[in-house]
Amino acid sequence: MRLSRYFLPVLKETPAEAQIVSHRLMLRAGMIRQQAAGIYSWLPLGWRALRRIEQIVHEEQQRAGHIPMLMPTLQPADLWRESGRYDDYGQEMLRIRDRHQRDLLYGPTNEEMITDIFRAHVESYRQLPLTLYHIQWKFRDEVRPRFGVMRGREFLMKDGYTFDVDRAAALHAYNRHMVSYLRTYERMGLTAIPMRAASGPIGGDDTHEFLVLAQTGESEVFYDDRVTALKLGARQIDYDDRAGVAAVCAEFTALYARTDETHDPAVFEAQVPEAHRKVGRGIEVGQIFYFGTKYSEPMGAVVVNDRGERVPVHMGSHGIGVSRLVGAIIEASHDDRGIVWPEGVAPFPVGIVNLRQGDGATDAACAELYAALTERGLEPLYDDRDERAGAKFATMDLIGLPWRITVGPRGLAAGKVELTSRRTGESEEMGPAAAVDRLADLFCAAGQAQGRDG
Ligand code: P5A
Repeated sequence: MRLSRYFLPVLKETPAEAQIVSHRLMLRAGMIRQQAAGIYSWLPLGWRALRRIEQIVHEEQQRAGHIPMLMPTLQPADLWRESGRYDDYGQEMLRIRDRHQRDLLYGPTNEEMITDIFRAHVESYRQLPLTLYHIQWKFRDEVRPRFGVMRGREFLMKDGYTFDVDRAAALHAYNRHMVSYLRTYERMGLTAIPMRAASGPIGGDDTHEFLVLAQTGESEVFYDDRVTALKLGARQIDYDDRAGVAAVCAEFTALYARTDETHDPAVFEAQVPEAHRKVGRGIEVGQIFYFGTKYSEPMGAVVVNDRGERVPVHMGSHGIGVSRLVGAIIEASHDDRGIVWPEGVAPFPVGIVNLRQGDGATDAACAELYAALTERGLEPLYDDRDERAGAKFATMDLIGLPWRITVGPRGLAAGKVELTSRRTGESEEMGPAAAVDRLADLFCAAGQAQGRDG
């Protein structure tokens, strides 16, 4: 993408309304624009980051055997009357009436709708286990929408729903989600800690939230700091292996880690040596629930089991805050010059800065680099504007692409360009072809380590 033809409305001033750094940086980097309280347009750069995150979520869900689909944003109120949640959900639910005076709502979540789909099409335990998910916009009329996309009213969620014949199978589905989420967040460069939580309006007793530690997080968290060192890394997971998946969950949930809703000071003190006790704040980037037959019973979602009995199906639901993750990643990865995207989620992997726009040789070298990077699947953002070098560097630093290639007449005279890491600030001079090879190797290696295709 050529910056001269792109739409990147960066702001020079720090917007006064933004209280936390990710919100400020998203506005300054021209990623989002607020249209109403808690409702945002995703401008081109923000949209690319959101799409990268969605892509990782899709890949990891499908790796775990979960099936993508798409349900609508608007739902008939009658489904929610069946589960009893139409009245319970309260003012957070946006209620709408159509021209025929039928009650609709903008879905805050989809347990009822998926249960309706299930009961219409599934009859036998032989069709289980089943996990269906989608990535769709939700609406919750939050009392206090704030912090930009972190607590929006309209926000993008991945929500998955599991159907199993009994509790043991449903708990395996829960564990499978826990592990797939750990991998998902790791690929985004995040450490997200599963913490025992409370279930709220979704219901059930078994629930974990995934929290990214950050000063600006909305949840208070209590944890054994050794939990932050746990990593899945490149280990292979067989998602059908119940014991293996359960062992990974046991490893990641053995140490004390709870939100304020479930925190127990006596247990905290008894279990965690004082030197490891930490109290902090966290951003909730996901939550998983096992709630058994809470929806299947009232809504009549039954299957015939292997003894020929009709039993309500055991269900769970599992959510990832896709749009919130954009803010959470920036909260976890920035410096005083701007965003520092982890490689896995960067809107563009690399930027090209032309130091002498209009100089034939420099323009030609940039064009060649652009073509070579694109050829290797690394679409660059090429700053081909007629601007001072300082302004170009400031824009690149603000939008935080992991790598920058700087091309100028002096370097080119010696056959060199400069490759700079946004994270470390370190630069190295090399030939243009070597720079392309280096980046291709880096991104390919990162992709393979994460189990992504080349
Ligand atoms: C699980 C999937 C559910 O709704 N039903 C379907 C269950 N869970 S949840 O915890 O309430 O939401 C899942 C994740 O969505 C994000 N989230 C939000 N993101 C931005 N703005 C909001 N107002 C908002 N509310 C929830 C969180 O990351 C949450 O973990």
